Amino acid sequence: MTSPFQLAYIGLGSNLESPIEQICQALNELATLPLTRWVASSSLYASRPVGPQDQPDFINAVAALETRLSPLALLDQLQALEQQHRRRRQRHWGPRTLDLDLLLYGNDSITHPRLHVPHPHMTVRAFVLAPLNELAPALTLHHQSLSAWLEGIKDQPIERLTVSTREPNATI
Ligand code: ROI
Repeated sequence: MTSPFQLAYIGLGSNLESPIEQICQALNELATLPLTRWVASSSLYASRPVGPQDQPDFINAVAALETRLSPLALLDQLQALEQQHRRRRQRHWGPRTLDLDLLLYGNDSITHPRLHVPHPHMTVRAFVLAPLNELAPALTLHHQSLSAWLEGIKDQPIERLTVSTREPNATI
């Protein structure tokens, strides 16, 4: 029996080696994952780093995917993509070429040594909430709307970029 499609939200982040290109390329790659359909991608957003400040600004986005991969199989795919981007991560909360976080997987709550869903820090990070709110403004997290969560972290400035991103796999 095949498992049903689940709607999953993926957070993307980069602050090394042409971050805009890293994110645009990763959005296209997410659209090619097995047993998975691309649904939507947010705009790109620029923000100061949360955590250590002695690193470049970040580019972030969120993608919505429909997938029949299990959460751990999806995590494996995301980690393989990170490796393809020769992810460098010298220190905890330091700069990285590509970070892919599984934020939400259907309505599942997952506590596993490798994976916590919903992503534990997402309600306190504007770089996740702003792009997610663009894609799914009706979503609630822990019974509170995304805009209410965003209201609580207005001290994290974030800029929506106007660079145009192509449709994943566009041929022109
Ligand atoms: N800060 C921003 N703005 N964007 C990120 O993607 C990001 N990722 C991280 C830490 C270092 C916590 N800070 C970040 O992992």
